[in-house]
Amino acid sequence: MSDQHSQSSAVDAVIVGAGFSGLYLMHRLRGLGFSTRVFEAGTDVGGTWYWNRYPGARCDVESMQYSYSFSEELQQEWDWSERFSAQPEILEYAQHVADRFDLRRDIDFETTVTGAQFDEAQRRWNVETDKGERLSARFFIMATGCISTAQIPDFEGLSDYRGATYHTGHWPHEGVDFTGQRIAVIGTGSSGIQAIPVVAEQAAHVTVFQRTPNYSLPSQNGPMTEDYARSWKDNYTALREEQRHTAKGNIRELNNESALKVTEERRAEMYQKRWDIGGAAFLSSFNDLLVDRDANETAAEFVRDQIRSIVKNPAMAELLAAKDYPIGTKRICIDSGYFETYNRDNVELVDINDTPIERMTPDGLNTSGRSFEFDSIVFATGFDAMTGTLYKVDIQGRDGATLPRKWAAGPRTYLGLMTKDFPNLFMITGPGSPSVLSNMMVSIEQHVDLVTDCIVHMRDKDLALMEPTLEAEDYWVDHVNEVAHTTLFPLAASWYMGANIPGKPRIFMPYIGGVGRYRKICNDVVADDYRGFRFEADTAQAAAAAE
Ligand code: N01
Repeated sequence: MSDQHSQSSAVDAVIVGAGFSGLYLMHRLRGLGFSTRVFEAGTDVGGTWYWNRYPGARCDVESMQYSYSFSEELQQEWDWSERFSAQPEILEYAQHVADRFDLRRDIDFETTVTGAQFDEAQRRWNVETDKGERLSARFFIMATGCISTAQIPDFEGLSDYRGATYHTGHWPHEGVDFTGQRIAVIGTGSSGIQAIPVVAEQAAHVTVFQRTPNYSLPSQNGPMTEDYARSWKDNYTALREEQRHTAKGNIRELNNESALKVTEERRAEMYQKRWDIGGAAFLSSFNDLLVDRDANETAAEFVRDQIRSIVKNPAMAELLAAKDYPIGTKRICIDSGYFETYNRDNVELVDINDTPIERMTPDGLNTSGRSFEFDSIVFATGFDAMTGTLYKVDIQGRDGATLPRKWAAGPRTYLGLMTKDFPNLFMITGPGSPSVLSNMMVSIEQHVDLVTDCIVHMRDKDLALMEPTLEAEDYWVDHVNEVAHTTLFPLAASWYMGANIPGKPRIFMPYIGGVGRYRKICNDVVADDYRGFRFEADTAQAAAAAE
């Protein structure tokens, strides 16, 4: 199957994106003798960690767990400096991986894939880039990440504003000096919550515009200790394997008790313990927090009380305390001094439910009843998650099928990996897979290995095309939906549900059944002769073999 030469216009696989998915995928495919071309819009590798350079950007998964497991040498030789790494260090890690495994030579940087059409006769994908290059690939693989299409709301008068504007997901590489400036931050999701404390230290004044308060837990971040790193490195083989079979791809101890079946003292003690440890372990304090509203409320109220004790202004504390949706059903935020920031004299909070933003003005913005002036506005307003980036490429499958048309009522995939009518198109951590509900590194490695297995299977069996059946796809869409509705997640207007994008269908997009369970399902599918997929033989190969 291999089209040998690199930099060729005919390759085995075109991979879009040189983030953690694209890098590992290229490494795997190249190691198996497949020719690949990777196209990356940025000037360097790193994906999400290349683009999201806003002040305070940091991973909310511990670095000993948020790192590749595929190379024992790599995981032994790399040293993290903090428990939760900051963006520059994670980017440096991605760059190190690219260099260490000699990946750069097959990556075209500053190149965007604009379109890909499936050619039925050739049984190949015709791929086009913004540099005018056209190439043909047997496999077309979107390794574009789930949260990569930045979203700036369509505020009236936006183009009138004369100051500087920034989106957290497209931060200038040279950094921004806010010293002495009056800053607006719009949005209080993970990005805003990380950026606000750092911006507030620098700027003269920060006004935060909040639509929905978010639950945020302290990271309790600190320097990596020799002992802690050793405890992982000495046991990496077993610990990585354990990660792969957990619910979220993270090893964190679930306390297997119901929050409603313990005493109030026990509950408070457990929440305090987890709060002090830091990070998302808090959500595993009890086994029913994400499935039972009353149990959830006990955790939510604990967090609200923490906010009330941190934030000195009681009215502000109440505004910051989320009350309208269960804790954990929007992506939990992990912060470093977020609520404490509201005790600063130079930070103001504006509730835009009470006084909505009416329009941008040349000098700032107007809410109902008040006019603000700013030197810069930071949009921490999120992303068109999970589907936005897939839709940006003009992908045409069989008979001109497109993803936006096919998915008009919500994403339709089998296993979050493939979608019918788009043969040999793979999505790494696509909608319908655990993806954003998990430690992405674990899910990326699993999907890359799965895609690689599929491609090797096809080479071994002289198969030209692979595609899910309609029945398999229907089954999976129903299953993803059904599992989501056994939890409290659909109760929140989250980006998981597409709720942050006007007009986007409200469907719970990721698979919430758990990383371990999902892996088992995928393994069973493969063991059962790729149940739910149909293949077409490579007739050219077969004819050549017969001659
Ligand atoms: O984006 P978000 P994010 N008017 O969508 C508000 C990952 N991540 O970039 O909640 C006014 O969460 C919006 O309000 P509302 C992580 O998975 C990880 O912060 O829709 N406000 C919300 O407050 C995360 O979940 C890390 O009512 C508007 C905010 O903007 C995901 O990326 C760090 C508005 C958007 O929050 C996205 O996080 C950063 C409007 N028209 C991100 N539209 C770590 O690993 C939106 N908002 C730590």
